[in-house]
Amino acid sequence: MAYYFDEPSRTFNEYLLVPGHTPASCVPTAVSLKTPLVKYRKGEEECPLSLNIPMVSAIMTAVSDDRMAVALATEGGLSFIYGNQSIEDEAAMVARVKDYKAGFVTSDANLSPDMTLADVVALKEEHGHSTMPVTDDGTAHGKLLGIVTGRDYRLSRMGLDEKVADFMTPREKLIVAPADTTLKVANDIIWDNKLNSLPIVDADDRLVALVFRKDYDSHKSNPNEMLDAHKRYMVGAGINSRDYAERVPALVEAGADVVCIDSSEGFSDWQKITIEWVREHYGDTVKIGAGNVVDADGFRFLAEAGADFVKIGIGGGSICITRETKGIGRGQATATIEVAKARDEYFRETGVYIPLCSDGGIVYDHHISLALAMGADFVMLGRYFARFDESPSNKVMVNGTYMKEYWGEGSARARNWQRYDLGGKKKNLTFEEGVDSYVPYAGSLKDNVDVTLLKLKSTMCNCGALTIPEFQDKAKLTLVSATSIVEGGAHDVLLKDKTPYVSNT
Ligand code: RVP
Repeated sequence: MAYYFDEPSRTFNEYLLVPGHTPASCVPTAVSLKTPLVKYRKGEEECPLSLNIPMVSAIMTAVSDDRMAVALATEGGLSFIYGNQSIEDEAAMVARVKDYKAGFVTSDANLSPDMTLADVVALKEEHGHSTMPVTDDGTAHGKLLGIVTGRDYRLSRMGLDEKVADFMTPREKLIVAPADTTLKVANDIIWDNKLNSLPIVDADDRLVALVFRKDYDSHKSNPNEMLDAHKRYMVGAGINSRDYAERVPALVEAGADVVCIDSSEGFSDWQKITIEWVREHYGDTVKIGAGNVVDADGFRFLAEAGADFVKIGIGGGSICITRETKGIGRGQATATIEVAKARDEYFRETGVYIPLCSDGGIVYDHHISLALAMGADFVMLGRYFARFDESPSNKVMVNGTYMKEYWGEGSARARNWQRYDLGGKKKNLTFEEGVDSYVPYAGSLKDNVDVTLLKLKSTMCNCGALTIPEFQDKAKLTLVSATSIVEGGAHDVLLKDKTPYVSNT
């Protein structure tokens, strides 16, 4: 006979936190959001890899590329670069994050000398930058021949067919700096010479990067940055249970700090085999997350297989229709609570603490607080990050409002068959488990993450907690009735402004 769970499966929206005593010392500025990313012997050793904020970006084509990874690592979180691309392309993205020097920008709007003013105008419209290097082959790393800025042309006086070579500021008039220049020195050159940007070139006069005056200032104000031992940004990468024997070595070689098996359902021999392969070839030096699971049995299986962290969640993603198409899944709150209990039991038995990631279904900022209170150590977000400037998808105008495109890995658009793979010869997606959609454009990652974290810290203080482990220990949670959910919003008043003041919708 089938097994029946006693309780219905519930979502975050059905829970609230009940405040605890707040000591005078418990203020948001004193809260630490540091949280473990990989397993360790709690109480005996330090976690070898921690996040400075409990947020990671989803392993999705529409969310996590190298630009997102740099932006999120700057704030203290981590991106998992999407695996739904060739091994070479994914490794190249990882390498770009590791090579990224804050303030040293690889130019994405470049010209060749035979291009025209019309091309300059088009590029400016596409990228929004007014500084465009001119290189012999029109690429970001070609031989530097000059630069075009807004000061080099006047649209009212010049023909659109004028050649770039005829109006650019030529190389001999440019001040440049060599590749080993530090950001501090680059910034001094910029200020001493009243420049807006400084091209960095290698020994063959090939363009390496541009340094802009404004970036140096912003770099100084990121105390949470996720940096490795060599002061490079940290980055994760998605893998699958098919081509891991080729993909993992390429990602490790490129510098990935952690990998994660990306699968809609992780309670399978395929994940065990993948983890075993990594252990056999790399021991404990390569950290590997696994999932997704939604109950104690699934957790135990992956824990015993050797996962460094376990991801929770099936069917709760905003773009996910797995529950509709296959009838499998579980409410994200119930899944998190049960898996956290199983993790704590495993810890009591073995002394090994396996961090949990609640993945999908975070709609409001307070859902992050709930997930952590329920025992997750960090959360994975797709929709949340897809809304920002830094996500790889297009920003489009829909009915007078700016939107960003956001699509599921199981949608016809992504066709990420490995994520839904159940073995066998077939290598395609037979039916969809995700949709293609728009999400409201929300500006820069930093501005939004700042507000989200402020809300989280404030909630933690309401519960008398200065750290995430303390929060998990002290949190008191209550289920809410349907009627009290109505009470939770503004009610029985006539709103003057109908725009909701929640930032995260
Ligand atoms: P959300 O943050 O609610 O947008 O959910 C993101 C999560 O949804 C991902 O991390 C992944 O686990 C899941 N996902 C991604 N694609 C699909 C799909 O097409 N069904 N689901």
